[in-house]
Amino acid sequence: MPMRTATAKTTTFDNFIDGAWVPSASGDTFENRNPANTDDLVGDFQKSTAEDAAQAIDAARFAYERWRLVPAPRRAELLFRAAQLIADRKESLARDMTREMGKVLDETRGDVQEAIDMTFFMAGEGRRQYGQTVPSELRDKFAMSIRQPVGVSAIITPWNFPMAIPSWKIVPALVCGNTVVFKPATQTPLSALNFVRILEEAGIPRGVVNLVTGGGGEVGSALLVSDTVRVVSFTGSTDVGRTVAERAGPSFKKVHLEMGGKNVVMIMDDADLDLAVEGCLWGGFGTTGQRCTAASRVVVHESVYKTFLEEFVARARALRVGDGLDPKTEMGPSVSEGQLQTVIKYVDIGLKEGAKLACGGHALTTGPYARGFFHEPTIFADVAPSMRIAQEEIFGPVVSVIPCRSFEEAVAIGNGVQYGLSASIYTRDMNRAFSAMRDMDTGIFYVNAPTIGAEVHLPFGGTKATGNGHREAGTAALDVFSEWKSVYVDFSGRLQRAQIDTADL
Ligand code: UN1
Repeated sequence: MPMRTATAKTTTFDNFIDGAWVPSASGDTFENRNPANTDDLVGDFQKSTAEDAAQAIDAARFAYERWRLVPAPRRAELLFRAAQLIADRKESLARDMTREMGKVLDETRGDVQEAIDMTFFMAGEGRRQYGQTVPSELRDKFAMSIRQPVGVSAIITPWNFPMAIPSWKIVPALVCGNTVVFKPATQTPLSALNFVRILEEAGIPRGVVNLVTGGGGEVGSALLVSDTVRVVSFTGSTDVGRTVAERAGPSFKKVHLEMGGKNVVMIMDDADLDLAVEGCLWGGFGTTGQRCTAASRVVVHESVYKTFLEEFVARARALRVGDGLDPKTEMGPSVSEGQLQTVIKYVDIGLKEGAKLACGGHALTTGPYARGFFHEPTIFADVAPSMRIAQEEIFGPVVSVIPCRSFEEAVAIGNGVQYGLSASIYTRDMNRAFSAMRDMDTGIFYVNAPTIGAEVHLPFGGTKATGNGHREAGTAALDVFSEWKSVYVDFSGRLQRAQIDTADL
């Protein structure tokens, strides 16, 4: 059992190592509180140490020797079962998630659905994982490439998609035959634990998936420097991602990084403005702006700028902010005090930079908001592309609206940031849509839709400071969690020298 009742009021949750639910060697725990109401203690979780991480790595190393030899379609059967269990429990998983990280129920249901989709999709890869067979240049010789698992995989995940993102990493790792040590964000350990509990119930053998909760400094570092860990898949900020790459580099791990974004919606003079407003509300304030894919910049053609801004501001003002568990709520709290302080800091920066505060701009601290980390939906208008609020990832409900004079200028502004995750254009002109599709330096692009809404069966990731050349989701995820092996079988019975001998005609 993953939980123990410590007192009448609190529940303590354990790590999962080598098939057993165990406390940390530290004897310490940390609290997980509801960001909409900090009086609500979700539970106490293990504040793990490098020693706990080492035990989990050992368990994963041992389990790998068996798991890698289980035929992939058999591995996949367990994953299909897990997908169905997640689907059966969707509602309670979503409620746990809203309670621990704040986003509204509709969105946590979507998060769980994304985990269901990914798990079904990747389980299907158990019967594919296609390689290549190609003709050899020599007679009586067979040539092919096959995927091989890599080994122990460290999975380090953020709090904004507490079940979807772990599934994007853990399920492809497993279907390829790797074993896993999973360190979730400290803000969302319950959703991580719920996911692992389902994998356990689905029959994943002992040691194949291990969960170690705790901080990046202790647990994360131990995973990064271990020689046994062969893959690291990390989603989080660009700053932390850089540290991950540096620390994992000396042991030549495969490192997959999914980092920051400063995504842009470009609204042209021929756009359907009502549609664009809907898209910007959803893209900018969905998940309280706490998505890597959030539409935090909106570049608008000057001829429709005023009309768009008025409508966008009116609709943002009307958004109902509150507890995500209340079905009437449209935007929940920030995940933590620290995140709320970041939002407040950036509002101040925007004001000092001379951007025009069009709505919002304040933390909500009274009445129903008194015990949570709430902030008004905030729009800055007349923002210059070079301002910090238009350059830096805020990860909160703050959108910068930037005027432009032409399509070309919109593309230049859109590309003028260090990140390259997602971009979108609203236009009825097919030529512009295709030009932007080609010219935006991002990993994801949308036409007449906001910057959020990726589906699991296409690659997810970005260019420049967003990523390091890998992708998750889609079959691209298999490339992170497998190594190619090229295999040559010579059945000629004699030495044949490639590049030197020539096959007779
Ligand atoms: C993230 O923001 O980290 O496209 C992931 C989307 C979601 C996934 C977002 N399907 O916004």
